[in-house]
Amino acid sequence: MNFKYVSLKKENNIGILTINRPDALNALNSQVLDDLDNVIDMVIDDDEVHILIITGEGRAFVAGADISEMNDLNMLEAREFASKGSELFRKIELMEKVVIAAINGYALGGGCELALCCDIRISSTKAKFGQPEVGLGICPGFGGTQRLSRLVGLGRAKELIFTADMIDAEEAYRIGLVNKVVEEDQLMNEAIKMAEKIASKGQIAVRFAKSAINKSLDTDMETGMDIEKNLFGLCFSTEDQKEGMRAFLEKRKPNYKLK
Ligand code: CO8
Repeated sequence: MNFKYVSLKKENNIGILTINRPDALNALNSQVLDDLDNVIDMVIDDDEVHILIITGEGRAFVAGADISEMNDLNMLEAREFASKGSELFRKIELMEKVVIAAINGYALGGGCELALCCDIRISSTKAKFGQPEVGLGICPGFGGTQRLSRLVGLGRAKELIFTADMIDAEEAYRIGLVNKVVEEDQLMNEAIKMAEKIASKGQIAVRFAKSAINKSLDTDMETGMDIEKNLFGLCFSTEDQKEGMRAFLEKRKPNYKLK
């Protein structure tokens, strides 16, 4: 299937989704959000894709929601636009498969929020991060007020959001906004290397772990520990658990089947 602003490449159980609207620095208009939503649904249903990498074409990851589209929105339309992006980003955050953001350039506003809903962020030295919304007279609307503070702490999130400052990749790494910073020409290699490493593990176990970690933010400790215990138990009903442990004992590499 062809989409105007998003492409998907698949190799060795890894999907590479590229946002492709470079003339507007990959700004998220309704069409980009719809294309992204459709491709994410395809990835969710595609048994061949175990890990997804999201990146941007050109010199931006995503430079935010499309300001020219938002310019004339009324209150209700703005809320609807915020819901559209928020629901999509929540879908990405909660999908079973691990999602890695390979941040090639500007990740601003909705672009930073897209990176935040991914599980892991790898950044090029060229990337720049920020939540510039208050400079436009709006507050973040695609989850930035919720996810940024969970990732980097309340104080740093408030500073970034209230000042609308743009920070470079080194600073983003220092405050824990990204997991890793690599040279521009190494970005996709590094993202693929990490995706391959994760893809080589038992995917049911990885997915259970993702689900348990995500739930830890929404529950108290006791409930979270119960969720973990239940998922841990459930692992022992899978062939992958038997294969993983048998392979260790037989001193060979496991051959996981996602069963
Ligand atoms: N929306 C629309 N077009 C954009 C955007 C954007 N967010 N960012 C860049 N573009 C366009 C420019 O208008 C320009 O188009 P054209 O060539 O037709 O004039 C093209 O991309 C290239 O941009 P620049 O010429 O500005 O490139 P520079 O290298 O000079 O600057 C910057 C790069 C610093 C990234 C600059 O483009 C910029 O500041 N962009 C806007 C960044 C921004 O403020 N993003 C936040 C937007 S708000 C948001 O994301 C809220 C999310 C929640 C929404 C909730 C719904 C209501």
